[in-house]
Amino acid sequence: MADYTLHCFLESGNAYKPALMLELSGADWHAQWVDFIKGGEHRSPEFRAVNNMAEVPVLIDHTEGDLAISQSGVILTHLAEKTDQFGAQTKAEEREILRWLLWDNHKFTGNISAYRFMAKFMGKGDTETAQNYKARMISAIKTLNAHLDGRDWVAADRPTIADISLIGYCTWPDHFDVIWSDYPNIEAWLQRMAALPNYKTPEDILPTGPTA
Ligand SMILES: N[C@@H](CCC(=O)N[C@@H](CS)C(=O)NCC(=O)O)C(=O)O
Repeated sequence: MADYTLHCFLESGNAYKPALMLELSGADWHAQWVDFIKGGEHRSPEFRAVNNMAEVPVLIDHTEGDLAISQSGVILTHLAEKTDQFGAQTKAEEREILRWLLWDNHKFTGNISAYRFMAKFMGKGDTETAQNYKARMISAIKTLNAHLDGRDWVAADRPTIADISLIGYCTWPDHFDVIWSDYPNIEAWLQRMAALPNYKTPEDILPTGPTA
């Protein structure tokens, strides 16, 4: 048995975050496909028994008695501790990483995923609600682009789980109507991420399942 099982599916940028961390850190892991889009499996009693928030991703750590962890930021923090990679080396770095993880979940991933869902998967990108998400998404993208001016990585002088969290949805700019060359600091950061040893795209490592 692998050390870790990740409940995930290809279209989930939130699942890509821990999947990429598992790959980059060389962990022994297995992807367990969740029939999210057609089957709504995440709302089933069986899935809620694993994660009462009814959200993907969930990591099962078999080295810790099948410990189940949800929330990508918590999973990333756990894996950084377990693998001793991509984590903080000082208290100041710990605070900075947490600051970006929280901001990513709320403002960056939060608005990108909401706009992407409405525009790409529901075909409702022109509605007022979607355009509101889009405006907030663009604002967050500008914030990250400005932060990356003159620096290689988000929270430290090396890649950390903050970078791994923020990249979650970034490989699909066409899904949310963005061209990264309009945000050159993000474009250069994404190229640095893609050059990391063991880097993989979501399509390389996340499962589609039989109905996808
Ligand atoms: N903050 C959570 C977000 C997880 C999340 O929203 N996952 C989506 C799939 S990408 C989900 O399960 N949504 C279920 C729902 O909203 O009902 C994390 O980072 O893990």
